[in-house]
Amino acid sequence: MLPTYNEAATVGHVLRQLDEVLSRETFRSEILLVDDGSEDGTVDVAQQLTLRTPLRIIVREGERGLASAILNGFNAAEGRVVLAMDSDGSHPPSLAPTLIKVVMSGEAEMAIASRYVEGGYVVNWRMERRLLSAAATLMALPLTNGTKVQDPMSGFFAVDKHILWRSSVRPIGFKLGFEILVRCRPLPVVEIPFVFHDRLAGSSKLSFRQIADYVWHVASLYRFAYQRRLSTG
Ligand SMILES: Nc1nc2c(ncn2[C@@H]2O[C@H](COP(=O)(O)OP(=O)(O)OP(=O)(O)O)[C@@H](O)[C@H]2O)c(=O)[nH]1
Ligand SMILES: [Mg+2]
Repeated sequence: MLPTYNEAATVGHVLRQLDEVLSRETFRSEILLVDDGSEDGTVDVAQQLTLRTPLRIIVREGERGLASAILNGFNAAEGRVVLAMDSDGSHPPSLAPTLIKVVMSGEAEMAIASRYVEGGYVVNWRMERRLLSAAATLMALPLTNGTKVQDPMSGFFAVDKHILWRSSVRPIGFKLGFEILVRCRPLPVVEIPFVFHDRLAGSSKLSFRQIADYVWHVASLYRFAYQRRLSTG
């Protein structure tokens, strides 16, 4: 599934590439786009494409938020294995089938495209963006220690939908993958390195509001982990 908010400049390119790689695979797939009322024609761009993979577009009215949009897409998906990736060109569609197949085969309950395992890295990010990502990851790592994941902030991941029923997933802000790691404790988790490029075009939706939401999200997950530890002794 692809979350979109004002990504008319990139969504066509990303959808065409994703369609191309998915249509070469033998597993059945569909692409779900969850849009939160984009005003720049994102949905029109998507609707005008002719793709081989079935495309479903969900337009949410009166609701916004990246994590909740992804969860919405996951819940609407028909398949057992679901994948999230950004629609701004930062996540290479060519890696999507690999992530899906790792989960489909049962090798892992969650597969994460990682910038921070050997072979993965980020190109063309400004220094502030790198520092922000490093700080967010450091805050998260104690909570995801059990899984040994190096990039819990990644927005490019596949999961087996069954694991979402292990705990109530409460989407706050941007980071649904992190929420799933802490609350649902997928095991094992496989990380696959990839090269993250800054968005191809358009503007970032990461704002001060998202940073504040993230701090709130981390705090609520620390509280959750603490209570879980108390209740399991
Ligand atoms: N449906 C939906 N999608 C969103 C929302 N906010 C962001 N997105 C999408 O989520 C993806 C990630 O958002 P970005 O703005 O690229 O965030 P980022 O990658 O942390 O920031 P950049 O590095 O600046 O690109 C993009 O595909 C956005 O269009 C939202 O509120 N609703
Ligand atoms: Mg982005």
